[in-house]
Amino acid sequence: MGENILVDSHVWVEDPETAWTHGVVLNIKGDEAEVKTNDGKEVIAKLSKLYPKDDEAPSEGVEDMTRLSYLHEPAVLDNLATRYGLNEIYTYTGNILIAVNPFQGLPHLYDAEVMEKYKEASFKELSPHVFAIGGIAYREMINEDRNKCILVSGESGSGKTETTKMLMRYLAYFGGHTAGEGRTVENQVLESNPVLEAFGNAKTVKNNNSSRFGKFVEIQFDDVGRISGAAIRTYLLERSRVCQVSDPERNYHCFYLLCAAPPEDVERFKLGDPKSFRYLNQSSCYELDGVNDAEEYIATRRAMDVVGISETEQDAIFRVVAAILHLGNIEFCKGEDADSSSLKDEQSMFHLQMTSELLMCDPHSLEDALCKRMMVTPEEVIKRSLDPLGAAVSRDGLAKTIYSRLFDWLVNKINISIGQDSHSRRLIGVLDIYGFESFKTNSFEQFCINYTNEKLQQHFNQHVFKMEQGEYEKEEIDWSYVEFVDNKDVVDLIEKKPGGIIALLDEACMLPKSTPETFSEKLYQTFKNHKRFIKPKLTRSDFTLVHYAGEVQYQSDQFLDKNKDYVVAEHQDLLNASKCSFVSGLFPPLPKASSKSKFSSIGARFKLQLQQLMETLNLTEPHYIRCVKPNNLLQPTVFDNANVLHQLRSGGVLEAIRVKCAGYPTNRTFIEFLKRFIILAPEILKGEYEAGVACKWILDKKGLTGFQIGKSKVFLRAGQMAELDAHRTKVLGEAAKMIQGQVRTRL
Ligand code: AOV
Ligand code: MG
Repeated sequence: MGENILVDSHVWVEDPETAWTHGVVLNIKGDEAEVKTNDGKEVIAKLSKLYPKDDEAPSEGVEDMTRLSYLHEPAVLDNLATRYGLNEIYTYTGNILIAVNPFQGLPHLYDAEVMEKYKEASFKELSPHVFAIGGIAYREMINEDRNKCILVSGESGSGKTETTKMLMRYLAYFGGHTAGEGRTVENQVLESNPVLEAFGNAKTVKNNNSSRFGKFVEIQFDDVGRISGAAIRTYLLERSRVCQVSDPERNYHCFYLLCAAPPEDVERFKLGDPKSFRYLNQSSCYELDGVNDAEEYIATRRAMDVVGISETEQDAIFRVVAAILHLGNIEFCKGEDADSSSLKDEQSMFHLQMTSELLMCDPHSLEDALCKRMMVTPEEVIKRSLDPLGAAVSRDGLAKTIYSRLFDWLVNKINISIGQDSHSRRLIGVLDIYGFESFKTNSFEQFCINYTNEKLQQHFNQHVFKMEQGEYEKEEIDWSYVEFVDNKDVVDLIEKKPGGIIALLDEACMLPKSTPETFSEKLYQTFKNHKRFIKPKLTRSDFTLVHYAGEVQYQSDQFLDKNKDYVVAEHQDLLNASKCSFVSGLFPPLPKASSKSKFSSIGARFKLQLQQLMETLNLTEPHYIRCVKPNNLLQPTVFDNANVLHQLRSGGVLEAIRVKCAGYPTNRTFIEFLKRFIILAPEILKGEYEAGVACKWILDKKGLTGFQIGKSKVFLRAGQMAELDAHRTKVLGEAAKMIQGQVRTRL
């Protein structure tokens, strides 16, 4: 940069507060320029740090960033900010849709009229929109018989879940059955969202409705393009939240909904003020702005009706939810024998009684399951008592296990009830995961969440960059490689087998003497020289990973426990014996052989799940939506430049633009190209030309330069397709007029 900058040039200059500001060059001395900024300041800046500003840029911004005349960071940022100010939250970057979270309802953007308009229109004919992405995925699936996936990414609170819901609503509208009332497949698919959100979403400091699980919804279509089935796959629900909530976050929504249920339900489940439950009162936040939990309870029940969860099942579900709250209030004190424990007081006895009633299990067995452990030795079975601390850990473990089984039950039930179309050959997958997270303290959950985001980022990189470059190589055309940030090294650091973090964690879990310190020590030694791994100062068990989206410091003290994937046998036996068939169904008897099966870990299972997801994605053609969070205040109209810039940089959006524009954003096979544009040079038909030569002929004739002719495809520079299309429209228009004229003279 800098070489074309003169006195009076309009330029962008770095600004400590707003990242970039613009101004006019007053003076140039050597390699420095004096710039008068638009807010009246005069600053000195290195010429090489200045970027030209397009004076003629449309004041309302451009809909596709690849059309910007100057393609650099400040221009991209300014374009998004300008559009955001006009409530234009969607912008294309080639085929990638960027969605900036409006943090306010914009109902006019999504009403039936808009849906209809987008249904009729071809891609890019109308303003950028999430519906346009849904539309092109659907149409290409039908017309080209290709499976599709739509990948929605972005950091926590950027709008992935909302975007995914819009997409699903639009696909249901496209592929719905016209008699679409009640329990149609598409309604079931849509109503699965509020049900899963009630049980799998919670308020975090990043997002009031943060998804604490990942979700891949595969929507299946029949031969005439109507939705015929769906499969929902979910990924690793955050379990620790059930018993551990940090201020000012909340536990899962369902707990608060149930406490706000109509009086007869609250009475039945012996609930009441959420402040009276330990699993909720660790945080001072109980209510969400703009959300009425009582109404949400009713809405969730109604959604459960639609997805096929019976009244009886619903009662059982909420009974289990209530039981978990009561379970959390059972406290322990020292028992009569050394190192044993018993119920602390009357209150604890009451809650034990309530828990066992709700779960329909024997109260004494419940107490035993919480306070005692069976030790199997070759000679005998010994019952060992747990100390109060051990009993509390046992209680929390039980709560987490019940809750995650409940969640899995819901997902499974919804899948059965919607039904799979096993004959379907066409599908669109929609991915909505938990976004990148970095909190004050980050544990195993954040590690898994950020690992997921790395995998998705890698897929994005591969798709956008490697595919593009591969294409050019295949066609043997000139291509100066654009550097991009590859995150393969982080992904390997985490998942490589042997030697990656997950593998080392599993090893540590299998060694009886491991502690968080020995595990971390092993990491420090193994990754001493890894540039994505840092050992933070002043700690003996933390480690920092340099993720694509920034550094995150993890506290490893609970990694070992959280990675172990087992259910305490006493808990299993207790609930398997429940008189409630729903509860016992959550804990089916274990197959005999597996009781001594080899170690299973959450991390390794999660890795496998992600691998399978990637394999599925690789069989489909992806469309990308990148969600951007404009500020950390979760407020409308605030566009925090520095914040957005960080997301664009780390998310690879800027590189994607650079690659697109440095290269050839549009390509067509010779045949496709000729079909479309031969009309511009009909004389070709008279001669015998090779297809590539014929294409070149047309482009030369229209005075275009800079394009490339590959072995089977024409590669066009940004804007050239539009130019050719304009010529074509003109020729077609003239032809139509001529024909009309002839018809008229004949009549
Ligand atoms: P996320 O899915 O990306 O975060 P959400 O989709 O839950 O983020 O969005 C967060 C909040 O932003 C929503 O609850 C809405 O209030 C608002 N919002 C997002 N998109 C829109 C939109 N298009 N129109 C209006 N409001 C919107 V996380 O699940 O935390 O990673 O794990
Ligand atoms: Mg979400």
